Amino acid sequence: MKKVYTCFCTDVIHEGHLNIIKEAKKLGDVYVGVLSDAAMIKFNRFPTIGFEERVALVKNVDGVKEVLIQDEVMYDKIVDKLHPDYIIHGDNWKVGPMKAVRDNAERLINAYGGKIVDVPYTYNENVKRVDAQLKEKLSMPEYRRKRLKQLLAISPIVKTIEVHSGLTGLIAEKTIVEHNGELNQFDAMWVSSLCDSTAKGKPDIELVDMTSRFRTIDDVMEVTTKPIIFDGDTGGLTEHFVYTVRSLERMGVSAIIIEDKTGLKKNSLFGTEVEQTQDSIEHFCEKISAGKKVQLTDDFMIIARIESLILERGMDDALTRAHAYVEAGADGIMIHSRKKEPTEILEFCDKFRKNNKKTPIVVVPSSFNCITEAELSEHGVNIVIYANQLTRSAFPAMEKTAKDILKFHRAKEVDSRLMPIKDIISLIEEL
Ligand code: SPV
Ligand code: MG
Repeated sequence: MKKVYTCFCTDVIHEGHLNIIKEAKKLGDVYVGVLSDAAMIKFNRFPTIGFEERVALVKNVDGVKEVLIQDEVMYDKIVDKLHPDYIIHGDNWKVGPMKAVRDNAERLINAYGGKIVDVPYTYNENVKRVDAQLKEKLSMPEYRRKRLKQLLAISPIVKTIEVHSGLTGLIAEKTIVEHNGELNQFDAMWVSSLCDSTAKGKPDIELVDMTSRFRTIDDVMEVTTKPIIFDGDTGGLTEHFVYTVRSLERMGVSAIIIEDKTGLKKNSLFGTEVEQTQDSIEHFCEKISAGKKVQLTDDFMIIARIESLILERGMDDALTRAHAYVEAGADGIMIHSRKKEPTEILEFCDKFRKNNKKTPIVVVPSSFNCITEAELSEHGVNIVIYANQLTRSAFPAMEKTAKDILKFHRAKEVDSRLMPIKDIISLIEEL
């Protein structure tokens, strides 16, 4: 019998999958690969059921001879192992980022005379409904909230991008690229105080109040499913912070990061150019503990941000604080720097990891932007936040458009740089 291979990346078997199995059976014995969690999040969406459940689901489908684990998006390992005569897939992989996967499979199977079979993709009302239900399930607070911890368990580094509106949320949610034979997308979203304030034309000094910040979260949540890390600035008064924790947790936010500053907070990237006061270790620890005490689930994370390097208080101070904050209950440590080179950040990570192997480390490489995710991960970093790049790319583009319209007294000259209206409309889903 010929071997026919297909890979499923789904939590629900619907008629589209059954049709592929039916077509595959006409060609030979059917082998189905189940994509691992780590591969699935690069390529598709976060799974709503566990890996074992997904395997059981496929095993139960009539006509499946064997279920295999595919732990990479690309087919190299699986083709090497199984040597299928056919690889069969819905023809939706002929376009978009998935085309890279098809090209990879085709190259591998053609090398020994095997064949790719594209089955017309089933996209009817039923399939559409299943798809929408899965998406909705992912966006519900109880699913979304725990996702950051789940990601930390399966992903070497959680890639997080700043969002401050529904539109930027859509970019974080939907952007997926193929590069050098790999697919990638962001894992999580950062509701930055800097960008949330900037979008409102306000300074980043805790002036935009919590009610307004929550409105931003709400706008983002309406159109996305990915987990949210909230920039909580200093956390405010401990007596207020506990309420913030409760509200964020209820909304389905995964984590808050609070920084160990007190009084009038200014943006860290000003460093020592402006007056900024660091909180005492004791007081900040009390704030962390108070927050941990009021949260109701195990899902929510309180991450302590250390400003010692920003305020030039030295590495020892940063490390002492990190260990004290973990002792007080912090679920993670964010270490910040505004140096061009990542040296002090990496030194901190290496030294912190000597005594603490597990507590997640978060970094924001805005200034030290030459370092790659892989290098950060090698030094024990678990979450990387691209904290302001969307805002900084949008602003100059908008300003140039405004200037050119003023210059030419019409919009023709700017049009070739603009996204077609049709494309911008198609970003937004209609229910
Ligand atoms: C933010 O994005 O608001 C941050 C990160 O707090 S930074 O601007 O680098 O301080
Ligand atoms: Mg901030």
